[in-house]
Amino acid sequence: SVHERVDTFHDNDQKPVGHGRMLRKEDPRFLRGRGRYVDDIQLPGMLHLAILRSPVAHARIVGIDTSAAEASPGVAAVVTGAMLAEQGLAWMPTLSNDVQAVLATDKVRFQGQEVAFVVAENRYAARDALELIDVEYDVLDPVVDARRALAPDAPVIRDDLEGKTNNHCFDWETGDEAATAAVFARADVVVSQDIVYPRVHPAPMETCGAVADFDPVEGKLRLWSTTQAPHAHRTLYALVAGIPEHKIQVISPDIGGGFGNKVPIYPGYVCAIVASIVTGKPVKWMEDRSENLVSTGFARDYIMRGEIAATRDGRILAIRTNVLADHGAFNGTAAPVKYPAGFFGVFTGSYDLEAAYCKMTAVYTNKAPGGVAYACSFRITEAVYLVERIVDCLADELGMDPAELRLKNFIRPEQFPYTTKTGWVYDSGNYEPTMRLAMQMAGYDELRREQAAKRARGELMGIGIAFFTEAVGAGPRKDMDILGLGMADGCELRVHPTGKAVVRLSVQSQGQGHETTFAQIVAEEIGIPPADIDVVHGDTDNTPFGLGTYGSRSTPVSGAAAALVARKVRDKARIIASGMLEVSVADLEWEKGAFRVKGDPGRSVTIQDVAMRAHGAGDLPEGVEGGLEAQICYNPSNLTYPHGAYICVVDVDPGTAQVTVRRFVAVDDCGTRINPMIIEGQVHGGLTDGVGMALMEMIAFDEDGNCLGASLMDYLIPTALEVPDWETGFTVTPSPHHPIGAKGVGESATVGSPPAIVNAVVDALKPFGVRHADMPLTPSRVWDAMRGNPRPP
Ligand code: PCD
Repeated sequence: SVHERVDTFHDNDQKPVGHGRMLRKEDPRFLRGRGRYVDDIQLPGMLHLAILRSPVAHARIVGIDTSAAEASPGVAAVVTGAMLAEQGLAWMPTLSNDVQAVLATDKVRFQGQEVAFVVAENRYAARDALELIDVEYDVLDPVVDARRALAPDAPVIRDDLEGKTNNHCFDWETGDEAATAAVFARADVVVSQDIVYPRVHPAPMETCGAVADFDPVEGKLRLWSTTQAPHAHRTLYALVAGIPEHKIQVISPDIGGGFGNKVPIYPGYVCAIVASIVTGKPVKWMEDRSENLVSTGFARDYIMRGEIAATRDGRILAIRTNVLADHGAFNGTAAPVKYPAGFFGVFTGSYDLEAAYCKMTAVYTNKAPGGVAYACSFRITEAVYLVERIVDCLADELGMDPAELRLKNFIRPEQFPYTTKTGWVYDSGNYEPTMRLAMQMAGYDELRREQAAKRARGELMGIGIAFFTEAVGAGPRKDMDILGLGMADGCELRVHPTGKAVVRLSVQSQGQGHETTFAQIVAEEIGIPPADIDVVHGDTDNTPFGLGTYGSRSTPVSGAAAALVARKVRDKARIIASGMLEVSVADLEWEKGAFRVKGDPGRSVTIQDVAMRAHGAGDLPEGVEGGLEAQICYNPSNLTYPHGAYICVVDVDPGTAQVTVRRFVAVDDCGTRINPMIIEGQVHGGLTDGVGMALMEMIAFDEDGNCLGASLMDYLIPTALEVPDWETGFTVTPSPHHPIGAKGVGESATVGSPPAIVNAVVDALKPFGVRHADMPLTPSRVWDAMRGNPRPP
């Protein structure tokens, strides 16, 4: 069993999967500049596409004159929304059952929206010609503030939707309203707080792009694109463009970071496809940094009110929240259909509550569409931020230590599987040891003493705690689908005659190291060294169907599939081995890499021997076909629920209000660990994301709807200078339903770190009576908070 796993390698980690900290197989390629990204694809005769974007947030399109652009040197085609409309291609479905304009026809609805495109001999000719397109706009009032979107006099953004007379997008609720109200009514203490999670952007290092190559003779479309979900995208293209699915190959080569930004289908991909069909040539589209920031999927933008009810001695009874969700101009959220608010329902956190309730209203505004799960399993980041902030507000109200308050209210180990008051079934967890380890690593009591001494001297030091439970690994097909596609994952394993193997995955790595870790999973199960196992992914013609990589689902879903397909191959190998050794199957023992005859260990065959026999001459046991391969489709029975305890120490400069993250301790529990080195890398990256969101990042708009975060000069992302040396630790609570007990971890740190940092800053500002301040905690916001004058975000 996973609990008894023997660590065969010199690694003092607690029971990792064999080959634990092996170096990443993909790195020699990346370190030598030999990665192959979409923009590296060069095809003979390839043309280049550039997109004209709206300069205004809301306007009616009166007319578009493309004649000068068409006459510009090197231009092959200029295409407008009206031209796409003739083919029925001006609108496309989003991943949340809304529609989004590929190119605007009637109106533009956010600054940066796609209005027309030019295809030309090179990127420069295409961009130059954009300047020559003359668009006449009749500018309308924009709706920028979500709080005003439902005002009776607010201009209607989505008048393309039949009968739409307001900017309402959807309502959603979870939990029990009446039961929660009853608990609140009898609670000793109730604390409420307005909390904003501002709009942020995943900003991956590589922007989005595609190379489309439609071959009219074969009738086949090849599309290299920056996608985290090649199979899902292929099906959508087939449905929208009417090209049969087997005539579409989506290839997602090396990807320079995804972070949820590469889950949606963007108009640019569709434009590249149309352009290739129209011109009969391959067409490349690569957006620049500003285009990525202004037009592709943003994240968060939740305006929340949190309320918590407790007894005077610190027993948390209930949590209630009301959320106003800003979805921008088109609902581009990527979430399973039944979950319009993603997995926000886990806002009950890691605590054993009596009741919980959430009511949410989502609205349209004149801002870029999105709501993508930026390093977060569908809105879990917002949920964790809400609960961990409000729990700290309660600790403040009760005058209780925030660590002690959390320890007092954790779901206890014997309560798992634990069903929350909003219906989520946490598979396993053991929270107290994780919390205690973090406190021990941080030297918590000593830190509090240091803080008291500093406070006495007027120095501002803060200690912030966050404890999170995530729900990752979407998902069980009974509950979860994206546009009708179930979220199970396929996996195929072939062992070649010489005992080398290839495993084909339906998920797609964007830097996480799947070529290494999936080889490790298979190696562990079948005894072939990971170096001898090739991992193939990111190519729909060469991998089984599955829904892609996001929401930390690869390990929980495809990782399980890889383990099970390997076991299936091993079962067949066992039968062949029994024939080779002339004993019954029951008389064989499996020891990593070989079958041995029980009681006669000298008689054995290796998996490589079996592979050769499976493909070679000589008899196979009755009824066994040749070859050594298998395929499965794994439908998870539940999500996996990793957890973690984070402690952050900050210093705030009383003169400049600048926050420095001095220390950060992160203890993560993702069940069985496959590659501890990769996990640490994932955690380091996510913690850095957290510093960005907590202290620096925000996509803001002015009152006309101009995006103020359109470049990395204005949208600040953290560098090595803003982050401390991370201190990481771990506990291991395996998932009971995952074949190797592993849970996802890729997003844990992004989810858990913002509340830890904000809690630390608020703690530092306690002498000023501050209970809450909204992210990003830039010096000016901290300054305002110190002056009792928090600015509206
Ligand atoms: N692992 C291990 N162990 C365990 C778990 C895990 O080892 N237990 C590892 C694996 O194998 C891999 C990693 O780690 O490699 C991760 O995993 P996961 O958790 O499963 O996840 P995935 O699915 O793979 O991935 C995804 C994620 C996400 S989701 C995100 S954001 C991010 C992360 O991932 N992104 C990225 N990380 C990263 N990294 C990099 N480099 N890049 C990128 O981009 Mo979303 O929803 O999309 O928003």
